[in-house]
Amino acid sequence: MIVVHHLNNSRSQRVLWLLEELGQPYEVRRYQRDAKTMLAPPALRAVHPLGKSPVITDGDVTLAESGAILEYLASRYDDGKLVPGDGTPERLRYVYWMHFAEGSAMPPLLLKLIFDRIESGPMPFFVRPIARGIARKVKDAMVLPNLERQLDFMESELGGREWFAGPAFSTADIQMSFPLEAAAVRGGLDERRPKLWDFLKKIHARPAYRRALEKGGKYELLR
Ligand SMILES: N[C@@H](CCC(=O)N[C@@H](CS)C(=O)NCC(=O)O)C(=O)O
Repeated sequence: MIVVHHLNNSRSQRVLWLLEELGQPYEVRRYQRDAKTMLAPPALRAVHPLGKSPVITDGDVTLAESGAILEYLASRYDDGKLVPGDGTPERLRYVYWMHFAEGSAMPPLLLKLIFDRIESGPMPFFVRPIARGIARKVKDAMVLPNLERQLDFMESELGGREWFAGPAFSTADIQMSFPLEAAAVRGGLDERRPKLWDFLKKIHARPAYRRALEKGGKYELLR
């Protein structure tokens, strides 16, 4: 039986969603973020040394890293529905977006989360202006321009096709959901980018997505 080690409000929601799309049975083992630090509890380190979510176990296999997990599950349990055929342009785009999600899209969103917290969080009054000034500078010079450029790029890519890899929904759309959902709560993604906004609406309407939400519990991304 596949076990998904699921941290609340996290990337492991994507794993539940893929398993629902595949109609594959699985068990959810829940972990709660620390209310103050938002970090995962130490219990997750007993499953995988990095103690991050998602992690799955499937028989002898223990696997972390959401992209690797989605690839593993799709290659083992998909009957060709959710991964484009080998050697096709769709497959190449699929590979690209599978990597883009964590390799390129998430870093500026994570940096924004961190620097926003530095800007607005409590700290001793004598360091506050300096820390806030640095946070503002990094965001303006690096984080926000990158985010904008990436959102424009993703918007234009969805201009010419229905899903990220091509005309058919694929596992790459599941992988891309997390950065786009994070961008919607913290990165300036709104209706001014109608293709990306439509993408979010379409995925949220999928029955498998909704079933995964019921299994995973409350899903509110950090802002
Ligand atoms: N690139 C990794 C990132 C894993 C990751 O950072 N997971 C977050 C949840 S979204 C986590 O476990 N955070 C809690 C912590 O760092 O303690 C993946 O895609 O699986």
